Amino acid sequence: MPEQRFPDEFVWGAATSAYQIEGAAGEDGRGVSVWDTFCAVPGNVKDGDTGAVAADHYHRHGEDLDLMASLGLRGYRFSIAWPRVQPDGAGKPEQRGLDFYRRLVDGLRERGIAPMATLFHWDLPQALQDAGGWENRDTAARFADYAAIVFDALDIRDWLTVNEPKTVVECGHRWGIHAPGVQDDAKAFVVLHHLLLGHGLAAQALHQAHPGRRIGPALNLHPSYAADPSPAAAKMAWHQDGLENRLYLDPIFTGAYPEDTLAWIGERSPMPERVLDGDLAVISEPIDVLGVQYYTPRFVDGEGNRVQKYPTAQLDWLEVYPRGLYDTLMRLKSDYPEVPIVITENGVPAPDEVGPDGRVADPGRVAFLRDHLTAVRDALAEGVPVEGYYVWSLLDNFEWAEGYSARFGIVHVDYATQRRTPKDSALWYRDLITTGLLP
Ligand code: GBH
Repeated sequence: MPEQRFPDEFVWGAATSAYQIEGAAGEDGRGVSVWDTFCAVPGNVKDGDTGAVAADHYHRHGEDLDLMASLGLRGYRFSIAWPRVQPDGAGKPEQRGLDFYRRLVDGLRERGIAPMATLFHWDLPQALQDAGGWENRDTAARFADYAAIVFDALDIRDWLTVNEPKTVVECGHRWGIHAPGVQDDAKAFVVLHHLLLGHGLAAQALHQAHPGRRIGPALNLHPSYAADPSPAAAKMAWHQDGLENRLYLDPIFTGAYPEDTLAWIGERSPMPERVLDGDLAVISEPIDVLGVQYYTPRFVDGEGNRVQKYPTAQLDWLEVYPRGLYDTLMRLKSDYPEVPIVITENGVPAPDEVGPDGRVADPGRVAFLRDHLTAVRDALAEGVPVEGYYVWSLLDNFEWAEGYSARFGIVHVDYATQRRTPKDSALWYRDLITTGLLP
């Protein structure tokens, strides 16, 4: 592959989410979210960590904006905490919450950094959970109301609806390892349908009120491969592909759930009966951008078990396989209608610490980013319309059930002092942004 520059207009970004960085959990009228509740239960989160303070970004966003500018970022993806805007998930907006995001967006604009906002990165208002959460169809309607409030309040072109609906379904409702801690397949797939319905209703609301803006989902895709050449492994890899990828892509792009996956779901959940006439038309509201989040592949054997083929990073779910990102992008191009694609997350954790010389050496992350960006560049060369790349994450942050033990940032955060130190990967990324050339 000859050396090849990224396009001049390529959006080099970094991503975060509200609960993982903001802290200030009790301030300016913010309501309680399901993650506040989940973290309060001993055993749910490593070391009893919570997002109550996190990286204190709510108070330090001015400093963080300067940090973004110093790295030369062209884009910043953040999420809006629904409980800051509607503390109980419904009704009149809390102006102080909206004002925080207005200040953030103004600060980005002043620095020439394009904002991309996620409407829902898992921090559902607890009051809505008490009424059934995403299992309750009404939550999708509440979500569209909330979306309409922030669409009007914030001058942002690019929006993402739901971050990783699959993680909410699986970690939140099948395995119980994320909020709200439910372990029930019957409920989980009903939740899936309502998350997609909420996505579609929000997309419709944006298109009606603000033509010219763009919206789409942020899907975590896991390319699924047979771990061996047996027909049984090929069959299980296709089944896994249904659960990981087609279950989300097909309804959004084609207006139909994949039949094989829907049949499997129907054996464990009343979900198929909860799909009402007209729902799939809402869910397949045309999207303007597809957020793709890629971390790791799935290799499965003939029993459907996951097989690890490549070395893992600090967290053992993250098997490092850059080729999976290339395959994912090429698959989108061959199997689905063309829409602009943005890599809304990609990154890797390490137990980074500041060295005696004040540096944070994270060579593993530099290699990870280089190899995955090579995959992006190769897909671009094949004509996949990738507009930008947002590294996960700008800052070390609250890594959900792992608490603060896993650091995904390109900028180190010393939680005792809240001091920020750009890691070597951040300086590497800054240089890449300047040249557009992968070293
Ligand atoms: C994304 O989740 C999130 O959007 C982001 O908030 C998060 O910080 C980032 O990635 C890094 O994790 O898979 O059963 O072994 C990625 C989805 C869900 C993958 C939880 C790891 C761990 C449990 N993650 N999962 S399991």
